[in-house]
Amino acid sequence: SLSSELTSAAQASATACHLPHKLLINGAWVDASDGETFPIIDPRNEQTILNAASASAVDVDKAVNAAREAFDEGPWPKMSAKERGRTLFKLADLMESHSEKLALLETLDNGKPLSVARAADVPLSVDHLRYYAGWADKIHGKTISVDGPAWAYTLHEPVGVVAQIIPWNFPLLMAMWKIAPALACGNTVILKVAEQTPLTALLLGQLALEAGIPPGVLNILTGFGPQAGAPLCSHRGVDKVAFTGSTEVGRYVGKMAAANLKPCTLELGGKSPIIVDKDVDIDDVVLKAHSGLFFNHGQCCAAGSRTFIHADIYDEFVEKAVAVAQKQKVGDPFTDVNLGPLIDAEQFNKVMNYIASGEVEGAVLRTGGRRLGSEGFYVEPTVFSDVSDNMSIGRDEIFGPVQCLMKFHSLEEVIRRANDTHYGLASGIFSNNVHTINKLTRAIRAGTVWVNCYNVYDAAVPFGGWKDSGIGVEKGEYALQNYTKVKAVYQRLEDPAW
Ligand code: TXE
Repeated sequence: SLSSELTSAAQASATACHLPHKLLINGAWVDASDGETFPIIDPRNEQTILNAASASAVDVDKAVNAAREAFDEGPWPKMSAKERGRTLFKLADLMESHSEKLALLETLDNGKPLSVARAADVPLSVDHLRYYAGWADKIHGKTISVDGPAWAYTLHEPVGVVAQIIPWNFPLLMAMWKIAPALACGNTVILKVAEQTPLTALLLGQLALEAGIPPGVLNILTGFGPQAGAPLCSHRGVDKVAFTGSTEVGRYVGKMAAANLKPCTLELGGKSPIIVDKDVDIDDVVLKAHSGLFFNHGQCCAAGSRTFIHADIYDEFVEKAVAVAQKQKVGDPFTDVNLGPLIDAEQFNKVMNYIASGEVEGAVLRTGGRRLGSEGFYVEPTVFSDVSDNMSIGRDEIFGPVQCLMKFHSLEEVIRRANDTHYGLASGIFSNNVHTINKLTRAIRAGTVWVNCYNVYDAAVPFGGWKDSGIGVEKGEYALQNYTKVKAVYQRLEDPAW
């Protein structure tokens, strides 16, 4: 009912007001050293929710020093792995008991439907943390037999002080993708959250203190990229950099890390293909391709933003895709809707410009394309057909609710076209022919292939971009390598016979 929806929005605002609007450094909430703050904007109405602390290089320096001391002096990297795991499980339990608050904050801050924050963002974040808490006491090296009176073994030790920068599209989940493996391996962290969406991270910081994560182990900075993110990436005291965001900024982050010879993982943009064979259940695949693009309003790095449809079913698919898009409810994310507002004015303008360019470049606008309402960043679900590979909407990452439908005739053709992109993040294949599936699965140059499904994420499965979509993988057992260093130990044996 409307009154319960209004209550949710009011509860979200009240919860936000009670958060510390500060930086978490060395276990304490502190103002920015120069006292600077910046407004956090509600994407529903462009009003200020609150003012957050704006970290600068001085604060970055304090946070790195705190993380350094926490790493060098312990106890975090030195405590028993089981105890570290238990602390992280405790944090997961606390997050779970604060699920509703976390969901309300995420919706207020990001504009995603409350139903989605409740069903996806929060439980996936808790699950992710539990997955890595379980790894804490299962990280071990090898024993190696060697020539001579010696034996050798490897130690998998934490890397040290880790700088992590995240975007605004899944604020809590991206925080967890970053901090969970880093902390489980015994590192200390400085997390710089996106300037648009700091709220859930502030609650997370409170819960981390309550869970008993020692001072300096998890430091959280709110603030902007150039003022806070750049000094963090280029700080000499940082041992490893991890970034999720745009390819443009990723290049720059990679250079800063390289200048200090520090390892760096980058999870960047995409223009992921969804390939629809002629033998599929069209109604079912139309729905899956729809959510593959429109989930989170298209603001997903893995959004299926190029839908290639076999010519035999193209017309029917287009008609049905349009009908599905037209059925979606767009509105206040605290109400019963499928889509809320986009994140901010910049993203809104970017998306509207792409829609205009699609029309100018000759794609057919089948539905949507307009702003909804006069305040907030609401955009109608938009579907273009007849999109060709060289149009801007067919090449660039739009990061918005704009579906691009394209026609193909043969497998060889669609393989070439699907791979004709600088990106290589994800892909989807819909087919009932096992040979087609096997061929496409191997031919597509991307870090993830979803077969007859899309946007499935499990903490145990690696995720990473090929080509300009990034370097390295996150999630699963693979991510442990990002946060551990291998130390080789040779040890002399007194009795050569043994
Ligand atoms: O990303 P930025 P923006 C893509 C998407 C979107 C576009 C722009 O296409 O439209 O990027 O979004 C921090 N040094 N993706 O501008 O700027 C910044 O503060 C260090 C894809 O929001 O890359 C934030 O914390 N850090 C993507 C983070 O980088 C810097 C998710 C991401 O911001 C910095 C988001 C600097 N110089 C956007 N400048 C995905 N892969 O999921 C900014 N930052």
